[in-house]
Amino acid sequence: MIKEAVFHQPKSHYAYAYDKETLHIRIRTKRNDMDNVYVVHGDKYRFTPEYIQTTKMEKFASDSLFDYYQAAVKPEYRRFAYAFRLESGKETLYYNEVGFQKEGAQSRSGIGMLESPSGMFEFPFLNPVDVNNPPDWVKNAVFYQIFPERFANGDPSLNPPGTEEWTHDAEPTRDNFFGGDLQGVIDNLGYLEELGITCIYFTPFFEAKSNHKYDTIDYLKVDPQFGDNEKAKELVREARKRGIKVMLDAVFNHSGYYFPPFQDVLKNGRKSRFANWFHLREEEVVTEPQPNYDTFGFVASMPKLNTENREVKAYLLEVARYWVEDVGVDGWRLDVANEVDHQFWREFRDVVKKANPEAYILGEIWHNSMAWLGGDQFDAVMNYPVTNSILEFFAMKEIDAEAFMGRLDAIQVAYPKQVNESAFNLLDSHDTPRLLTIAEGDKDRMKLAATFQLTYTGAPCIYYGDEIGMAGGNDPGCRAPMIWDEEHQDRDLFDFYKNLIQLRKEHRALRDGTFRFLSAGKGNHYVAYERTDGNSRFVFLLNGSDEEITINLTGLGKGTFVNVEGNERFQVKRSKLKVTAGANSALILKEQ
Ligand code: ARE
Repeated sequence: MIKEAVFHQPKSHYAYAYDKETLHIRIRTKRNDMDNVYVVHGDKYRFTPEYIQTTKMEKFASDSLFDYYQAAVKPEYRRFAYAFRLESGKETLYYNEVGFQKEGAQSRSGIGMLESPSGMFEFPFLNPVDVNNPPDWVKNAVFYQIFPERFANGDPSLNPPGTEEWTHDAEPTRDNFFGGDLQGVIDNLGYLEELGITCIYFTPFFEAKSNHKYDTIDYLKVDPQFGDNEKAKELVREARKRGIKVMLDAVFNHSGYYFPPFQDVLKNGRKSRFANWFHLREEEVVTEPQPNYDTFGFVASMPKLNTENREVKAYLLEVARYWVEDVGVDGWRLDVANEVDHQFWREFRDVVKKANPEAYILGEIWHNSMAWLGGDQFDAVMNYPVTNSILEFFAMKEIDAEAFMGRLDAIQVAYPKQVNESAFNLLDSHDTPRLLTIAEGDKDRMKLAATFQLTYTGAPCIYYGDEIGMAGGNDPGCRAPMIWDEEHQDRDLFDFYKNLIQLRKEHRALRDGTFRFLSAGKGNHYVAYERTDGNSRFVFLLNGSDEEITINLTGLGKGTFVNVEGNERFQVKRSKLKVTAGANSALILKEQ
């Protein structure tokens, strides 16, 4: 047994409450080292041998170095004292807070390890209020991201001066305008409904100067180029009629240059009554050659807000409440979430969940985000580590199947299960090149990436226009006006997205069923995986290589499967399921 590889951390993503009565306990071991792993547990106030239980742990994730085991337990009195029993070859060891112990080992006072709670790991009490409990609708949702200036122009009377013509080959630049607005979104809700979308994520639509609106002037007002607050209410109402929710972008890390308090600070420096709304460094405030106040990045027109200031906090929390309670939006995506203080987000959560306990709080963080996901701040985060893994495997072909599995499994381990189930899985956005462009224009690769995204754990998000084949490089290239001219749309791609979304919506197994890799070999450019929820079971073979492949899958028990795109039958014979997928294509099987 390789003891050095064994790792566990109490009260973390290795030991957390999944719901009001269930704890998930995890442990890491060296890959392929253990024959059996158990968690041995009892109540610390009744820790006597007759009450001690042993629960077998399942291997639920692996990367190139480690295996990860997990068990779900429901402690009767919500208290939990535990150790692990590790079996490797002839060796059996217990592992608790003190370290490794042999079976039957006794302390100097003659007390056996499993006769006293002392030295055990502990989950002291499962208090429901502490459980991270993301809204249930999220794992059933299919998101669609809209950049409001570029989706559709429904009311030309609102066009800003210099609005350019909306053509299929229009060039987005850093500062041009095309006249997209909220009416345009309302007019096209039928399109989104047909595609199967259930929640729109809007990048900001509050009053601001730029075309992207991340430089807010008034957080309580729809930008006049997009409409007004009544139009936003109408949009929320109309969307709801079609079963579509709405999530907005909360840009609370910084304001815009023309935000009135910042204008006052520019004029009056430290003497301004708003001086403490920002992070000023000198008496006078200058924007050039370098801003002498904190900013987003080094962008002078985005002064960082002092979210510790009581007035700032009160203002932003009212903004958070207003849009959820008075306008009826269903969630907030938090811009630059990791640069705002944790205390602010805790209060933000209280306000938002009070306004609507079902509201989704989604942090924009590109890295490991466990520090925000303990239940007191965000429900989930934009899942860029998953994004990058899918892109590197399917779209860019830079990593092999083993590395792909390792990276995805590492994310499953990095967060509590409910966070992964509610994660926001995007493949591109207004901040990245478009999926088709990342796939070098290869629609087969794009489809494999999207197939994986739409059949993986977590809520998928489609960036507007991807579904009809729009391409585009980094910001601003990825922000072209939506192509509405059907002649320039790829309608086959639209149908492909529509069918996959429908499949996901029809089968719970594809939303919150278990996920398991069946094949992810070193050097391979194909993967196979299973999703099941007890009612239905699917097997996927996604082949990103340039040759047809045939493999025998094992570990599926018994069963007969049918190709979802045809009637071909596949049967498990002598514990093997023989499957074939053409070059750069997918085989999707459903159990009969
Ligand atoms: C504009 C130009 C850019 C130019 C930039 C700097 O368009 O071409 O490079 O100015 O002068 C918004 C607009 C952008 C605009 C920007 C500044 O949408 O068009 O850029 O404001 O005016 C990090 C942050 C993350 C952030 C990304 C962009 O952590 O929060 O950078 N994303 C949000 C929004 C953006 C928005 C802002 C923040 C600002 O989604 O759209 O930009 O409100 C690594 C790092 C990440 C990093 C990521 C991307 O993985 O680890 O931390 O994210 O790369 O750079």
